[in-house]
Amino acid sequence: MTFKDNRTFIEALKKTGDVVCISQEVDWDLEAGAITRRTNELYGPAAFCEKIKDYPEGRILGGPVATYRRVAIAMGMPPETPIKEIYDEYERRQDNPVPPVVVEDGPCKENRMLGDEVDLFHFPVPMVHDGDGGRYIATWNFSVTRDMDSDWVNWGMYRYMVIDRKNLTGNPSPASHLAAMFLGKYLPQDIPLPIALVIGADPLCSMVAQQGFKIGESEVNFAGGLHQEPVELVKCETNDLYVPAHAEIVIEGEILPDEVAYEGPFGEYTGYRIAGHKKSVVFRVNAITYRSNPIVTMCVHGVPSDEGQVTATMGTAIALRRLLRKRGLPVKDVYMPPEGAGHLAVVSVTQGGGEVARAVKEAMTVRRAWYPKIIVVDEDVDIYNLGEVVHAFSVKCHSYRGVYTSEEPGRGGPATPCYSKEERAQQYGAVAMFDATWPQEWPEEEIPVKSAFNTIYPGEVQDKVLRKWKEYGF
Ligand SMILES: Cc1cc2nc3c(=O)[nH]c(=O)nc-3n(C[C@H](O)[C@H](O)[C@H](O)COP(=O)(O)O)c2cc1C
Ligand SMILES: [Mn+2]
Repeated sequence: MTFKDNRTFIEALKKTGDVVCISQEVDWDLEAGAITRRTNELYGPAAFCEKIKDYPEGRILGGPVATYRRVAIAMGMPPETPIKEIYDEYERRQDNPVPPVVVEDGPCKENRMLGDEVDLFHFPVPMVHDGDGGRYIATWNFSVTRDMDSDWVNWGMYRYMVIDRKNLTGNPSPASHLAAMFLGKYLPQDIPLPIALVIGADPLCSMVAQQGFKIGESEVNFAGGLHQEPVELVKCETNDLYVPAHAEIVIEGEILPDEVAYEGPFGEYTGYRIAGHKKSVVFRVNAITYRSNPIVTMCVHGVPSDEGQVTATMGTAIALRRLLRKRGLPVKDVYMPPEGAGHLAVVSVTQGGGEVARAVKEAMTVRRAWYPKIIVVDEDVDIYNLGEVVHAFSVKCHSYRGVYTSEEPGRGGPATPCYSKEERAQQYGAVAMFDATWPQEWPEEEIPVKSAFNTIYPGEVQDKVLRKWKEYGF
């Protein structure tokens, strides 16, 4: 069973100890962010702040899916499900998208603010990190926009900061689908882009909104696939967009073609804040609808973990696995550990050697290189076990012959901390591949023998030890 909203999701998290409900007053100014940051770093439960300073109404849910346990629960799976099984199930469901249904009414319409009544400060907007450019109402959120010339509707997760009661500014990257719609079509024609910003939709809807699909593909169908039933959508008050009926807050407005604002800085998904704010878009708010005592969902990006690192790496790794297999490469599996903050991919192959490892690197650099570090390992390594990956990397990757690097102009991440300011501005990119597989040309008898329980003991000894394990006293 999956969840239509965050309220039922929180109830499920309570049952397994995956949320802490904080009844003491918490300050929207840094305290809620700091609590969430700390529990994220401890891989601890979500932080549900039920009473916010200065706000008789409104709550904050910090870190809704910042652990794989909570991703599993959101998917309707047991919390201890191994990551590989979550990946596989996620992929299976995405292969079976389900279109949404339109409903007449929904909880997100319980309260309305129109025109002059609009006040973004009515909600407990958190100051997420010290040093951020302002208060961010939208972190774990998504916006709904429609292409000017087609039926394509895009859901995308882009952060938004409050400028004043009626205006927001955000940070859709030039490569985002929102930018494709706005910069590509609305701006050149000087037409405002209608937009609905959804805060506190159910966890699976939010997860698909931060995953990279192709232009023209609608995230809502993939969300239906993850739910294995249609997402219920309801029409906005002031435009023709449709939003999840069970969302907590829906902010309707327009991205203006003739105004700019300064956005950021913000503590980024890489675990670092990059200095300075930059010119960005203005989102003028025309209406807000919301549930009574609404819950603002908050992602506190930073040093792993956060929900972006957990769920974005999952979507990307699944897509990569598919791409590599399609190329006919002997790829067993791909894992992107959240600890790599999207910059590290681990690939296991059924047949190693420099040639295969280089072909893997090649195939992974044809698209935008969001995985500047690649470790290729033999299939005996459990890639979901970071200890095993570090071991193979450390002892099997030749520090000179096993390292392949290349510069990849135009493919870099604008927030990658190791790039200089100039390199980030130019989207400079570089890739390093670490081949931790045995060279193909080594004769079998020269390959070092792995000293592990399941490789060096005869089967009958292993069986005996496993059988008597508890008896021994372990
Ligand atoms: C919490 C969070 C905040 C994000 N903020 C931004 C952002 O401000 N700008 C951006 O371009 N991408 C941001 N992303 C990444 C996008 O959600 C991701 O690239 C997604 O694919 C965008 O949707 P699109 O492919 O439809 O453009 C964020 C991701 C997360 C998890
Ligand atoms: Mn998209």
